[in-house]
Amino acid sequence: MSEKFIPLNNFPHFGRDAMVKRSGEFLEFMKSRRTVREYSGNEVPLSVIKNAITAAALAPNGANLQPWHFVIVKNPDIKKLIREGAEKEEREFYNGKAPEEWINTLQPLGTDEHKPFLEKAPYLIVIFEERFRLDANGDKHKNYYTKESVGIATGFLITALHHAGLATLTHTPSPMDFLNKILKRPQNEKPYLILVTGYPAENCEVPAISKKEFDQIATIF
Ligand code: IYR
Repeated sequence: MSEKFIPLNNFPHFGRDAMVKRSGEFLEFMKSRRTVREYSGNEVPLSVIKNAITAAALAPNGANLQPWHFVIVKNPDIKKLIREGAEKEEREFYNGKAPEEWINTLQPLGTDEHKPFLEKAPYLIVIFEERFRLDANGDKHKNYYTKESVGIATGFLITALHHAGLATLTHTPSPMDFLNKILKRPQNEKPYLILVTGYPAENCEVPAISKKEFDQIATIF
C-alpha cells in the first residue's frame, strides 16, 4: 500500500500572548454553555445545523472510518413520534426501572418523564454510532473506538452549535432502538443520543449547579 502525505496546511500559529488570551476568552465563552430543557419554537437556519454537523465530522476518530450518522429531524410529525417513543421509555425509567440512587442523583436537574422539548425545539439531531460496516455484499467489517469517536464528534457538535448561538440538550432515553425504526436507520447503527437544538425559551431557567474546581479534576506532574 502506498502512503500519501501532504504538508500540514492552514494550521493556525498564534504568538504566545495571543494563545494565552485566546484560551482565556474561549474558556469564558464556554462558561456560557448550559444544557437547556426549555426551548422557543423560533426557526433556525438549516445551514447552521449543516455547518455544525460538518464541523463535528472533522473530529478525530478510529482509523478515520468516521463511524457516525447524523439525522436532522425538523418534521413535526417525526418529532412527535420520537417524543412518544422517548416518553414511553422515560415513564418506565422514572416509575420503577431506575434504581433509587440514580433518581436521587438526578434530583437537582429536575428531570421527569415529560419531554415537551422533543416537539418544541426546531431541530432534533439524532446521532448514530456505526458499530460495524456492511459492504455491498452484506459482509461485516470492523470499526474501531466507535464510542470514543462518536463522543468526540458530539462534543465538537455541541461546541459548534454553542458557537453559533444555539442551545442543546443531550437526551438519552433508554433503550433507544425505537429511533432506528422511526428514522429508518440500519441495524449496524446504534442510536447514541438525541441532541435537542434551538434557542432557549424566553425566561428559560437552568438548574443552579456548579462545576468542580480545576484542582479537583486535574493533576500536574
Ligand atoms: N434519560 C432520563 C434520565 C436522565 C439521566 C441522566 I445520567 C441525566 O443526566 C439526565 C436525565 C431523562 O432524560 O430524563
